[in-house]
Formats: sequence, structure tokens, C-alpha cells
Amino acid sequence: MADTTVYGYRRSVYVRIVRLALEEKAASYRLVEIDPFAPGGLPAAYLERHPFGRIPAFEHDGFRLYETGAITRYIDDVFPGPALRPGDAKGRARVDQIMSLLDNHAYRTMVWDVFVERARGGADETRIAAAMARADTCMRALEDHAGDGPWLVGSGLSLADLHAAPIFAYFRRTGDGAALIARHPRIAAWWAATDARPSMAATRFPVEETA
Ligand SMILES: N[C@@H](CCC(=O)N[C@@H](CS)C(=O)NCC(=O)O)C(=O)O
Repeated sequence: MADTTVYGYRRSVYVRIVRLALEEKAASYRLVEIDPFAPGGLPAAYLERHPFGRIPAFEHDGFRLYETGAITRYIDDVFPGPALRPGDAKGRARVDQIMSLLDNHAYRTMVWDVFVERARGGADETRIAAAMARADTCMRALEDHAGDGPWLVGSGLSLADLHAAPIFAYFRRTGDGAALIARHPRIAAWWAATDARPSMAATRFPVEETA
């Protein structure tokens, strides 16, 4: 059987995106614990897998890869199971666009500027207010491209949904985030459908298991 390893830890948005793709393909894999914020820093050997010291890193049958979008597209291309991108060029371009907008405009805004900022206590309200305006733009952009069903692109679950879900899993845990999602009914319906996937249950963040 092919040997598949994900390096990273369970609290990471990007590690969860890769794990979601593997779970949706019903692939078996190992998760090797790497904590980029550990007091002692990263193990030196890890930088051979990821020269920028981020997580996740990935290895499949000796083939090493980093950068989450590259990893999930590779998983979709190589692993058996349901296709996680549409078959047509426009649909695939839309999935790529959404993955990129999430990386560039949603991750830092919704996870670090809102969820982590609130979790720290003594939150910087100016930073949060600015982030909430950007989060609203993200949601409108996602709604603009959603199809008739719950999914972000076309009529089936895709890598776009898997790239968004862990970001929203943190964001919705704040009062601000939950309220913003409620004001975007299509996003709320998307979240309900996505969070009901067994892949989401199999990859819960520790914080989701304690409350
Ligand atoms: N562009 C990278 C981003 C990965 C990333 O930012 N991962 C976070 C954890 S979710 C990380 O490693 N943070 C550690 C740090 O910023 O030093 C990817 O797509 O894989």
C-alpha cells in the first residue's frame, strides 16, 4: 500500500485542508506531529522538507511536497475516489480562484485578526473591525460564485470547499464570526452542508472537541 504522510499538527488550518482532501478520498495516511510554534523551534530536519518552516509538509511514496494548494491538487489527481475539482476549465479556474482568495484575503483576516485576537482576550477592536469588513468582502465574493446547491463551485464538493472549511471552523467560534455568517444565508447553508461531512468530524480542531 502507498505510504502517505502529513507533517503538521491538528490545530493548523492548512494541515486540516490536506487531511480533508485525504479523508474525502478515503485514503489512509500518517500524521507526524510538527509544531511550528514549539518553544524550541522546528526540528532542523523538518527544514529539509519545508525550507520556509511552515506546516504542512507532505510525502507520498517518496515524493515530497509543500504548499497546501499543490498538495491537495496532487491528492486529487493521484488518489482514487471522487474527483474534487470540476471537469471543465471554467469550473477548475473558479476553484483555483477561490483557493487563492482564501489564502490571500481570508486566512489571516478571519483566523488571526478575529479568532486568535478574540481568543487572546484584551482584543484590539480596531484590528477586529477592519478584519470584519474584509471578512464581509470575502463572504460576498464566495456567494457571488456559488452554484445552486450548497457548494462553493458547481454542483459538487470541491477543493474550494475544503480550503474554506477550516478557516470558517475557527471564525464561526467568535460571536462576530457567527453573526456575520448568519447575515449571509448562502454561506450559512454552505457551512451546514460542509460541517456535516464525515471528513470534518474526522479532523476536528482540539478546540471544537472541548466546547
Ligand atoms: N502557504 C502555506 C501556508 C501554510 C501556513 O501558513 N501554515 C501555518 C499553520 S496553519 C504555519 O505553518 N505557521 C507557522 C508560522 O507562521 O511560522 C501553505 O499553503 O501551505
